[in-house]
Amino acid sequence: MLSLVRRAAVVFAAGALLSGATHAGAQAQDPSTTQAATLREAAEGQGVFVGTAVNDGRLNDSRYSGIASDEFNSVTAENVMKWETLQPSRGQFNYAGGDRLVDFAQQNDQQVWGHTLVWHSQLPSWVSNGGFNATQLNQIMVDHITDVAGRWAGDIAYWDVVNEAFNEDGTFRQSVFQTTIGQQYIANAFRAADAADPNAKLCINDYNIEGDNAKSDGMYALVQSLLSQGVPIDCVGIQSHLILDQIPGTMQQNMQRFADLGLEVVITELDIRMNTPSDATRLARQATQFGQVVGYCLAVDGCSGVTVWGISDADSWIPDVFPGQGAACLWDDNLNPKPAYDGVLTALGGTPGGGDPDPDPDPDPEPGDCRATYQVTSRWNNGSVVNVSVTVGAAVNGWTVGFGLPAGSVTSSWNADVTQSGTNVTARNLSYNANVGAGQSLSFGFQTNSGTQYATPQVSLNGTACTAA
Ligand code: 9MR
Repeated sequence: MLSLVRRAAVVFAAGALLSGATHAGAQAQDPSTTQAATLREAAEGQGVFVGTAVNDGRLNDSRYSGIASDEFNSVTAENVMKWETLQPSRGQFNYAGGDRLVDFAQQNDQQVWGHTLVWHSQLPSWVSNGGFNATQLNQIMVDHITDVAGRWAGDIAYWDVVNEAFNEDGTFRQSVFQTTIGQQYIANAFRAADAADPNAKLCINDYNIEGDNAKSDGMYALVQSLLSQGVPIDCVGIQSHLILDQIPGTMQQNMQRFADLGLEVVITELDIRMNTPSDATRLARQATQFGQVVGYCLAVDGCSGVTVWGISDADSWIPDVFPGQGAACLWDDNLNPKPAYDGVLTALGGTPGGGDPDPDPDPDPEPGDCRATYQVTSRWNNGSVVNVSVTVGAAVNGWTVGFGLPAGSVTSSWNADVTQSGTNVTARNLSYNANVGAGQSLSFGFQTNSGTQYATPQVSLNGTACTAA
């Protein structure tokens, strides 16, 4: 359905983003990107974007803004592009926070994800309780979209045009827009956004539509109907506010069915919460599950990127809304990367621990050879986190990586199925990372229950010893 992907890509100075191209259509991965040490470098190597929600109030903290700029190539306004901020009273627009984010993104060669034009929440009472009739409210909605999307036309890569339109049972949420204008408000909103900014990609976004369920069925029926009416819609945002150990088993196939309609799918608000305080075991499982979700995006043709909802656990919305839960982000309260960070980086094909500071001018092994890095990225009294990356000389379809683990036992792993027999550890590919092209790398990670220091073990690939990279 190429005709649907009609919008010009928003082009960035460094050409860093493949906005408009999904990873499936991206160029072959440059082997050098397999040494990627940041999320954005790794994501660029895969032809997807990696984003974060940005909290405007935190941008003047240099550690926060440094992570936002170094690690991400897409930024979403966590709050400053919502209606209550932009048009708190009728006809009075406040663009300061949104402008700050757009400036930040332009300085850092990032795309901006606009969030959100029409939503029942964070909606000022002059709209929600104004007592308007259908014609009046529709005009108010169109005027808002026209002003906002028009104001930033050309600066916004994607807009969440309509947010959270559904109830859990797949029926339409009885928002003021739905009850006053009727379901037609959705098509009207997309048409107004298209008129105001023909270059932005236009999305509908919701939560609890990750798996195949009544709500995602409702969304599927809606987007099918919008497409059949010729409504300008480009993408479905799958928020993905997930719970540890409850990643829906049907997530990848559900994303694929939307992509099969010719729409982009995007994971727009990813976090994985757990009961707090967290512990090392659950943080390791969280790393695995973040990696899995990123892997779903990479495996689905038409999934163009993943955005996490906030940088650190201290910035997250979760503890306020779900008391006793949290630890849902990639960085901890002190802005230190968690195992989940390594899980995402590894899933994107990057190399945790800083990449290769002194790149070999000819890093590719000869056909049949392999080069391995074995890196202990963190170590404490009774545990360690290890990432293993192997660059292959000849393409492989399915892999088994082996090594001896000098101390402790593997307690969890990500991006591979890891088993241990005595000191021998065997890591096998998962379905989404079986194929590795010549000169490209596979990587996975695991956690152990020992903090003992040891010499780097010999790593083998499919029974052949690899040289240390
Ligand atoms: O993270 C946002 C938080 O700071 C706000 O207080 C909250 C208000 O509803 O919205 C949060 O972001 C939401 C997003 O805009 C839409 N999807 C759900 C997000 C988490 O509530």
